[in-house]
Amino acid sequence: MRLIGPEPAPAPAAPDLGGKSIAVAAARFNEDVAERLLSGCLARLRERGVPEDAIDVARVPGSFELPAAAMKLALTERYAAVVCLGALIRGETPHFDVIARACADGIARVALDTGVPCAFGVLTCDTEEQALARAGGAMGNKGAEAADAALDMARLFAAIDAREAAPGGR
Ligand code: RBF
Repeated sequence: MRLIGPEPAPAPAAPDLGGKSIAVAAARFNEDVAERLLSGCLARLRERGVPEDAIDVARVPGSFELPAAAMKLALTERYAAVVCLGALIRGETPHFDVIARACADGIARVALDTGVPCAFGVLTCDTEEQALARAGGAMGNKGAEAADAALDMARLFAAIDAREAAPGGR
């Protein structure tokens, strides 16, 4: 296959979610940043045509709780993808690294163990200023980018399933 021209941009349209919804697990810790990530994520899901009644939001206390919430949501089989949102800001103790590692590894494990795509919209920043820049500031909104990743993965997984199901498919 030869691709002529640039890589196509991700399709703006929402994928057919096959009757499933999108789950958003959103941590509350570092509230100013966390709420902006959630707003950016929800705005992007709506922009891409996901109906209001197909968006479920589960709030958790902090990023450490995201993997457990994502696992619970994924196991329901109601969701085409789970978006995980959180804001980790480095403090003076090693907690940041411990929580960041548990969070990233845990979310990756949920996706691999359940087969439900989980998008990683968790900021890991040294300062609140850096985090705000990535939550709707100069560096974009990582919550919106996580929404895009979730929809793109949901579409990819649906296409893989459809190909497997196609009669005579190789
Ligand atoms: N949760 C976050 O989402 N972001 C943070 O930056 C963050 N920093 C924390 C720092 C300390 C010292 C502790 C104890 C917790 C922190 N948490 C943070 C909360 C954590 O994710 C979790 O909600 C709590 O530890 C309760 O299980």
